[in-house]
Amino acid sequence: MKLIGHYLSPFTRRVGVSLHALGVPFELQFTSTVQTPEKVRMHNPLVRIPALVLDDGEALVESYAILDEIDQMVGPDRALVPPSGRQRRRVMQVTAIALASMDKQQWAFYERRFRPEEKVHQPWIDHNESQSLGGLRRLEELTAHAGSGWVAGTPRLSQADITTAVVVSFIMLIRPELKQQLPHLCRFTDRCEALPAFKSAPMPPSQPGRPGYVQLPG
Ligand SMILES: N[C@@H](CCC(=O)N[C@@H](CS)C(=O)NCC(=O)O)C(=O)O
Repeated sequence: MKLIGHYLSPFTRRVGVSLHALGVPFELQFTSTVQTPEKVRMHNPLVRIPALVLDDGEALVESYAILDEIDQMVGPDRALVPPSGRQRRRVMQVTAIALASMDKQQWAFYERRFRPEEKVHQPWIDHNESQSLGGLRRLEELTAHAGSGWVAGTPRLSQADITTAVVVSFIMLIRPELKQQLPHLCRFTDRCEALPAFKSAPMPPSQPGRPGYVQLPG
């Protein structure tokens, strides 16, 4: 299998970490929507990363749908989202909050990244950032409550832990000033980042003196 994308993308990285956590073999094929859009389009008509190309050539898109298929591949006993009941609901909900926090941060980030300076609308950035912060504060409460356990209260690592930690690592790269407000969430993220599955799918380092600026290879 080939994972199309790169690990600065939290959506790609949560798939990479999940594959490593489950021991499913794959190859990361570095592809960027900005630098190599045609290579992305070959696998995803929306020209977004990630895509997962299966061994028979079929390409899957959208991280939630890719992760659902990976859970199907490994079966209900190993799946990162529990198959049913209260634990499934909690894992789905925590994952949804983490992912929505990322979506809103991305909307704010893209406003500055893709619009000419004179067309950037600061109130829209503020609106999205405050929605994202709402989600992050909820995750802060959940990780404070979880202590040394997992964020959704599961007995082992779940998709809620992977998505939360991957999202928080990315957000702290672009908004390091938030760290002070979210101490439990940052500690939880550090704990996850120390796990082999996270280390095997590392986020590219930020350039010194330019937080959030990462030179993509290729
Ligand atoms: N909902 C998508 C989001 C994917 C996404 O936004 N990926 C970003 C990179 S982090 C991307 O491809 N952006 C290019 C664009 O949307 O134009 C998923 O979960 O896979």
